Amino acid sequence: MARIITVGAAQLGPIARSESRISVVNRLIDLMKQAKSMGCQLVVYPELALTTFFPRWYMEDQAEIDQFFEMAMPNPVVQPLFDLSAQLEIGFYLGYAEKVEEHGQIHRYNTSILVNQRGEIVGKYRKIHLPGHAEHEPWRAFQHLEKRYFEVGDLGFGVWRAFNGIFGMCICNDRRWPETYRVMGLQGVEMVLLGYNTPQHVPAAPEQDHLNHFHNLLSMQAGAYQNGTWVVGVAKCGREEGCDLIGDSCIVAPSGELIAKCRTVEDELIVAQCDLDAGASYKNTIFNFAAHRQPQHYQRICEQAGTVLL
Ligand code: ING
Repeated sequence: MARIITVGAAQLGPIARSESRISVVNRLIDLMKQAKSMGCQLVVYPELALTTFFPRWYMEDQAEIDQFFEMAMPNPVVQPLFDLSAQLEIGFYLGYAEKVEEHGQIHRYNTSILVNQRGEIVGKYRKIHLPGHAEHEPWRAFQHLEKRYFEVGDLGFGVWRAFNGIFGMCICNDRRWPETYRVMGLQGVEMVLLGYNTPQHVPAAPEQDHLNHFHNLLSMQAGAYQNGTWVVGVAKCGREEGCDLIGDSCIVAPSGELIAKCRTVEDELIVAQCDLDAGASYKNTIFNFAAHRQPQHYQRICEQAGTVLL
């Protein structure tokens, strides 16, 4: 019996700095209702899906910064989304800025959660690869201060049994690093869910700008193929507070083939029926890790952060 899951990638257009969370949650609810009408059991939202991408600005006032964070999840503003999830029996991935007190200290993470078809949180991930910079760099057309506002995630790359399969999560820049997929691949992941906010322009490397769409798809298609897993990548996109973010939300099969891709840079839902057994062909042959990997030759990957030259 094939394990088919119908998945929706719910891309978001821009979120203005002034847009209320209630307004955003209503957009998420509309997309969840659309997903239900298309037969989805799971809908995937972007990274930091409740607010504008605030790391584009340099801020010093912690109270101002904290306005973009959620102090609890769920919380009264997003509760309607959880209620609808249980009512429609549709699970979801949601990215948000998490402020939490743990071990007697305040921590701030770029976080995603996996919610099942009963509206219950079954998994949490905290972004590990934080791109950009930590200090104000006024020469940039816009900042990318994730290293300033978030800590490196402390939960690793986990997977969870849900929706009759093995599901993993990551966030945005994580999708560009092969280690991200491989650590989940070594846990048997069958579908990786991720959201992203990706500026079209890279102030530090404008020569890459024209390849931004290619690099986005290349990263997810490679990760899918090399680990025999589905990948669902969902953008917040469009011109957000004067900064163009790329769309290209997509659903990638374990073969690496692009199954569905958004056409617009607005709120848009794409849907695919995904056979969770489709990865087996790759996991049992070309990417049979147990049969072919030679970890005794991979030490550098764990021992070195940067390159060591001869
Ligand atoms: N954003 C970007 C990403 O990795 C970036 C950072 C932009 C990297 C453009 C390379 C090119 O998609 C986040 N939020 O990680």
